Amino acid sequence: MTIDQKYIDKFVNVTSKAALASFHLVGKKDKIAADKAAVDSMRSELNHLNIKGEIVIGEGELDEAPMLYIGEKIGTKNGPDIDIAVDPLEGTNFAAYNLPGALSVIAIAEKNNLFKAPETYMEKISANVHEKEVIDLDYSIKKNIYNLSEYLNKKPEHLTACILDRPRHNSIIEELNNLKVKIKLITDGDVSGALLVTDKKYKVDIFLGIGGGPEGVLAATALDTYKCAFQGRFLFNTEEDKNRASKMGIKNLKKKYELDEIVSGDSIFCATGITSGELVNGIEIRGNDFISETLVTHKSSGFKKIIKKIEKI
Ligand code: VTB
Repeated sequence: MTIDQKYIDKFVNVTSKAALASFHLVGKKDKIAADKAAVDSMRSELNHLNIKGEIVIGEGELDEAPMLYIGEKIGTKNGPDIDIAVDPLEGTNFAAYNLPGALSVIAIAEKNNLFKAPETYMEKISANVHEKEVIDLDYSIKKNIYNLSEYLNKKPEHLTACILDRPRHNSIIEELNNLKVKIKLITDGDVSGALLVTDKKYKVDIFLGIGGGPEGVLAATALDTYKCAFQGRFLFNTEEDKNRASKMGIKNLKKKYELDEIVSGDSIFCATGITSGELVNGIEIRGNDFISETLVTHKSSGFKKIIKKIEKI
């Protein structure tokens, strides 16, 4: 089974409308309002679609998120059964402070093919390699870098690693410095961080470190179509995290997930720019029109492109 190409446009419409809604609140130092605008718009657009959708990654669980909560059924129910992962506003700080890189993101797959992930941290690794055992979460940083260096035929000092700038990454950063690897530190937005390995033009060879689990699943969906390597391991630090994970059916809390265990079968991924960033430009208003750019991937057709749209506001 595949997801019909006609859905590409429909989901581009969902993220571009959410991006526009959030764009109106860019630079207002109000993360919550910018997020809410994107969530409300995304939910209302999804509910117009002829799909039998279920949110598998959303704004949280029912008790904490009234909208787009994990398990929420969405769409008109006349249409295919699909799993939906959303991050209506990825990079809330970017939007609140009008900084580059705020995105509105969605990923869809056929029912039971997208990981139902709780809101916890995830240890991640990705690179543009098409063989197994080049990079692995269980290898040391040194082994990953040496393997990648051999695979890409580039000296470690000519490799660039992208990682979130967080104190929890101090030892990885120190190790990368010892290996003379160039580092690209990002302040937020690790969906786009992980996707920087997909094309040489971004000059990132490996993405690693701990970020949001939901963001990991979203990035994995696009990386799948780009045929890049990705692994993720959820981190359940508190008892509450562990209980939530068990309730969601996760048995082995220390499991390392391969990409095909996170997303399988056909998928569509859409990320529309709210503010301009490395992947896509942000929303631009021209008279009564708005221009949006969306990075789209569709697994079964191998489609991976930036779609630019001009629409009436
Ligand atoms: C990342 C990043 C997000 O959270 O997942 C990060 O992609 C991880 O959490 O944009 P901490 O900020 O707690 O390190 C965000 O920065 C915000 O959701």
